[in-house]
Amino acid sequence: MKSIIPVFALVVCLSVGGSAWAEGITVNNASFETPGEECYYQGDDAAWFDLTQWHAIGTAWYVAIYPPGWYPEYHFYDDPTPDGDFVGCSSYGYPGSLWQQTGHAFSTGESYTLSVYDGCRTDLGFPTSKIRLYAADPGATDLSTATLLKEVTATDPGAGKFALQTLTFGPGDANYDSPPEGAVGKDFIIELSATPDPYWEADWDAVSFSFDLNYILGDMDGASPHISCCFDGFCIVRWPYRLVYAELQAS
Ligand SMILES: [Ca+2]
Repeated sequence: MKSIIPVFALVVCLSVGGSAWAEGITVNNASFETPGEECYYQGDDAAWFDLTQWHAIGTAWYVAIYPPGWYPEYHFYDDPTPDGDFVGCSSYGYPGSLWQQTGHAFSTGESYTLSVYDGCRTDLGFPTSKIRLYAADPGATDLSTATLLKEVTATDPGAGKFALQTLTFGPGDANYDSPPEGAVGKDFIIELSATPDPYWEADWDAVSFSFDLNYILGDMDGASPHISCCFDGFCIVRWPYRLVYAELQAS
């Protein structure tokens, strides 16, 4: 049944956009605080994944997790570590990346935001560092078979600083408006990548991934519903203390 959108409710929905209902997508070990000690990729991806919940691509010893603030004598950063003590990194002239597959599938009814703090040490230059979003069948263990949906190149935070880098993926993006064959419905993969020049390094921390619905809610009288789950434009909504079934109107 088609719902009717009261004018004032429509204004409320448009004014807040979809962000009022942003939902987080789980990123395992998003802050690199596991395993809680300095560790270096040893060239065995399975062992590294067991240890960190991130896959690694790169050269042994040059993809790592470490706590910059534990070495004040080196003064790696003026800024504090964005979250906790540890950061992930790819360093010293060797291309490398960290990636993981989420349990959330690509839907053209949703828009996505992936963000990470990129850090540039005082003693090393900032490399070409990219944030990438892919789709692949669940259980992917090889990034080369995944479909690249979008990438952004991080801006240099400046020596000793961390800066938030953000990738958005939604209407207006080429691979969103015309998805590659088979990409819709497959689970997202996120990748943090660096192509360091000699002695340059990218550090990463506090990864965040979320989605918004590409719809505005009708028939809600301006209330603040919580969307529990959606299917093809219909949602189960808590409003405010009971579950209702609501049709969503395209924004
Ligand atoms: Ca951290």
